[in-house]
Amino acid sequence: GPHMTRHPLQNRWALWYLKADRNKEWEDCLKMVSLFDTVEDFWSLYNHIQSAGGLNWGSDYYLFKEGIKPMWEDVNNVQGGRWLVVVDKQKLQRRTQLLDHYWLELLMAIVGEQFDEYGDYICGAVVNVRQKGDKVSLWTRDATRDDVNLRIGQVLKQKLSIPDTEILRYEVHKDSSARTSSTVKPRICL
Ligand code: MGP
Repeated sequence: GPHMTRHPLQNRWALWYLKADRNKEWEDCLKMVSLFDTVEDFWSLYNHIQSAGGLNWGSDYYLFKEGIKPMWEDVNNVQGGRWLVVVDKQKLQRRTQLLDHYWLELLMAIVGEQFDEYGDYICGAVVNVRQKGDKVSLWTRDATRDDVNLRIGQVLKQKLSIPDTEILRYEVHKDSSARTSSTVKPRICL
């Protein structure tokens, strides 16, 4: 019957979880949790797992298209970069609520293909749960396409309801992986 209809997504997505462990290499802390390609399976996964705001410090979630490993070295990411949303805990006490809001809105935007004709440039989304300030980011494939990344950043800002007064940075993965200081000079800002 109609209650059994499943609504296909345009892409199949993999959810990954990183559990911090100082005794292991970074990559060995990363585990794939689940793959899905329907709206219904997205929601059953989302409702079943720990919310981002409830994760332990040092944990990450990654939602990436099937076949793209959520790391700089993957061929799909090696020329790419990320839009970075820093959740400033000094400004907002209700950290978990805001983090969960950003993460869910970002998940819905990517699986729902909300980035107009630029969906193919999207690789995936990341949430880093950190005591020093949580981070949500959107990874794109080609860090040289400022036009594409600016449009993607505009949609991101709108979907997450980030005010224009808050400036987002686009960082090139090659700069992040090669960096020696704690901050990366952004390629573009929005
Ligand atoms: P992080 O988890 O992205 O940010 O990177 P965090 O913990 O807030 O730290 P900060 O340095 O950005 O302030 C932490 C560390 O994890 C990096 O310095 C790398 O050692 C490792 N790491 C993170 N990523 C995304 C990658 C990756 O894609 N590839 C590899 N090889 N290591 C990574």
